[in-house]
Amino acid sequence: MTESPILLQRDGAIARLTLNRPDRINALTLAMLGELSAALSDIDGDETVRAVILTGSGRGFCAGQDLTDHAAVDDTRAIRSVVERHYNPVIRQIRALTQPVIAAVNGVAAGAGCSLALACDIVIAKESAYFSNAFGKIGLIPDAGGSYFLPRLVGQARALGLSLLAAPISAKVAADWGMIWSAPSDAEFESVVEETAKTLSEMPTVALGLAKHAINVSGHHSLEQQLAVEAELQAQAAETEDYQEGRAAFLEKRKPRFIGR
Ligand code: T3D
Repeated sequence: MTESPILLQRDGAIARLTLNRPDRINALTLAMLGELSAALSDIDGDETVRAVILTGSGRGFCAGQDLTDHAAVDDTRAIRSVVERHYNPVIRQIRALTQPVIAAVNGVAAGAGCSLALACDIVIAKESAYFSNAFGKIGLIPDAGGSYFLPRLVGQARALGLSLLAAPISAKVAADWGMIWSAPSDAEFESVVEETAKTLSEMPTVALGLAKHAINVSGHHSLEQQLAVEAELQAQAAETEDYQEGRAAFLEKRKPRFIGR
């Protein structure tokens, strides 16, 4: 029996999603995107899941679109529909997921694989990993949100350099540029990912989801619009049991015990 190209494992309140085609550096087929989307739907709103890790199996994170997946590439006129029906929904799902998502970039992230990592809330890349906006090398443009995330993360000059030159950058440079959260050494990578996921999974999950939403919408808002968003979302956060617990713990000078609602 062939192993599923998307693995979903649960460890307590942490869900780990693994892109699982290591012999193809986890290049994405349409079937795989469908499975990833279904797994994200399972996780979304599940109160027992309070942090998500997205990673790759083997030596890479993801090599982007599988360039041999005939379902995707035989008819180039179909690419619009591939992007709209298969890539865009997954990117929207990750951005809207009520739980925080860590991209654990265990090796190269290329093309849509790079965009997929940048769609996540916290990107931790192994020091030896690298990012390649490889689209330009094959005559395509950054998709799966790449042209949206890159200028917001690194500024227009670097976004254009990365996109037009398709030059790979190391995890260390990506961290220095503010494109990702951190680039721990290869030896420490797995424990940093685990610790970060554990920390997130013990935090006030609803507030984290609302904070993520506030920051994601801020990019296309005026200050006035954003102040209104904050007022609305703060009111929602204040209705949670975790807010009561957070305040009580502060006043009682003890560590809070958040329950995620
Ligand atoms: O629908 C649409 O098409 C629109 C959507 C487009 C979105 C995109 O993502 S476009 C960009 C697609 N991705 C790329 O162009 C990257 C292609 N891959 C590479 O440039 C390199 O493989 C890497 C830089 C990622 C890694 O290089 P390296 O030297 O570490 O590994 P390798 O030897 O190139 O790859 C190992 C195997 O994986 C190899 O197969 P083999 O020779 O052992 O049988 C290679 O062909 C395969 N592989 C790697 N990337 C892909 C792939 N097979 C299919 N599709 C791939 N994208």
